[in-house]
Amino acid sequence: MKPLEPERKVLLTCDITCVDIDECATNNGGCHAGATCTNNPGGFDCTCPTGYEGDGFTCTGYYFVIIWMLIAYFAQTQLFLGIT
Ligand SMILES: [Ca+2]
Repeated sequence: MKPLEPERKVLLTCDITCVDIDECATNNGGCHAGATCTNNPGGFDCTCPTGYEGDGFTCTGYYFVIIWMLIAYFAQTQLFLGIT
């Protein structure tokens, strides 16, 4: 049986009453800290917060990385030109 994927439609057939588990109720569903966990029937979704990218379980703040790359670049340029 394939694992459930976000946005994948599934048809559930049960011999007993099916009760959806709210995965988000425990440990934010295992999503990344700060990510939004959305419960849905048969699964759940993790969404990275604004300014971050990833699959929801791992989120990287690309704004943060870009800013530090720019700072490193200008710091290196100033050292190269002899500007302190
Ligand atoms: Ca669920």
